[in-house]
Amino acid sequence: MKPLPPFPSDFLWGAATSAYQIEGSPLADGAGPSIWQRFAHTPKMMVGGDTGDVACDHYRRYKDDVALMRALGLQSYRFSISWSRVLPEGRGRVNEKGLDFYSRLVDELLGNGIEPNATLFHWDLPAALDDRGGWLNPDIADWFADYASVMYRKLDGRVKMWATLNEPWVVTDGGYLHGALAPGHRNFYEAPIASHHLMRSHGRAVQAYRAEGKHRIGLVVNIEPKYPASQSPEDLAATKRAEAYMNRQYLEPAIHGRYPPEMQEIFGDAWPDWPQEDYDLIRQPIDFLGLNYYTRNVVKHDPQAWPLWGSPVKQTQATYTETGWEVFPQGLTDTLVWMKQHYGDLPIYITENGSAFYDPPKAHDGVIDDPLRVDYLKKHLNAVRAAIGQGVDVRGYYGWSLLDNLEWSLGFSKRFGMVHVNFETLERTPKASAKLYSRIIASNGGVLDA
Ligand code: PNW
Repeated sequence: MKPLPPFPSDFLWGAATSAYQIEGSPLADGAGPSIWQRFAHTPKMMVGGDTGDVACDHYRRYKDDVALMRALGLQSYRFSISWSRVLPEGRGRVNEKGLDFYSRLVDELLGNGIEPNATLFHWDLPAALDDRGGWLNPDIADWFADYASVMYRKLDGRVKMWATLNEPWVVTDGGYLHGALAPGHRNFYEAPIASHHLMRSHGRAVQAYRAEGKHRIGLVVNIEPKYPASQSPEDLAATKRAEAYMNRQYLEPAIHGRYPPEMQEIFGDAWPDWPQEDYDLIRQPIDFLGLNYYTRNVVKHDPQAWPLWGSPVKQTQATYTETGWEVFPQGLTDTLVWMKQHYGDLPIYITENGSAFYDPPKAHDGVIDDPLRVDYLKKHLNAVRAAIGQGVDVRGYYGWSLLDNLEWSLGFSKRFGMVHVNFETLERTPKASAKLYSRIIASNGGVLDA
């Protein structure tokens, strides 16, 4: 086997979080409620009745958390901005105190030599906009661009990396099709509309960035490579549909200004026709792509599957994480190569990658050993190197997540953190994976070969 190449000398090492998952104090200082505030407070929506009311209390402990990032040697921190902290009604009046929180966070990061990477939307839509139809209302593209412009004006002098949306697929599939995530709709006819307005909003926010901002902006997508369970024509066709639905539905319009042809087949009469001007709006030149990679899917044809994209086949010889995701590092290499082949030479950042595993209690010496997460981290970083060796322009890696946090409707039951959080005392303890990650960063990946 060819030895893996080293990481480029300017490779960016970071960790990621999102607002509702860590901040707590969701209504503090004049913030408006988000759809996650409502969803979490609706009986039976959240495992264990958990909410983001306190979460990691990052809103109040952000200075300590930045100190922790510095101690770990992080070079960059990817966070998201809560739209309804800044615009309590989603549009119109700006809440200066909410805006100020992000300004103070960014100053704290820069003061500690950590590059901020800000995501404008990581699922916590202002509830006031949901009352007007949320992502189903075409006006949302303007609302989003107006909110984005407030943020650019406030922070672009200091924030040099922006992302519009985090994982539009999950927003639609979880929020509008299956209903496991806020706003909890289960509507086949709404899903393609929500997706389309998400992408129009992305386009409008990028346009607004060119008017207001001077640095770089991109889109963050989650990609799960799809492999056929057999070479039968049925399985191959199901695999193509699965790939179109999850992986090409968002990249194809953003980069090439069209939807995959399979969308019509999947959604039938629920798939609308859109005017050409929408595609022209969605296809804005962007500066990078953010890839969130967790797992793969092996797909077999299944006429009962809904929507019509086949169903996943459980692998017998594999490790699965606590969220039921197969550990499959090769899929990260394959995905990066696939992105280069289909979407060209845009720089790629791995904006999320990580795993939920059971963590043993803290030992007497204060150590929390998380060997499965350590193994996951090493193998996925080597998978990134393999892709770099095949000519993919990968510029950085953000582990998901800096902290154990609110795993959306799964509450605090699933821990993705490299740093353990005790949700009773809110004490933070770096796990073995965090300590390894520090050494990886300090050696620019060199310790992976040791
Ligand atoms: C991402 N899927 O969500 C999110 O960006 C994070 O906020 C989240 O905590 C993390 O991954 C772990 O779940 C995903 O079903 C949710 O393929 C679901 C999927 C992918 C990503």
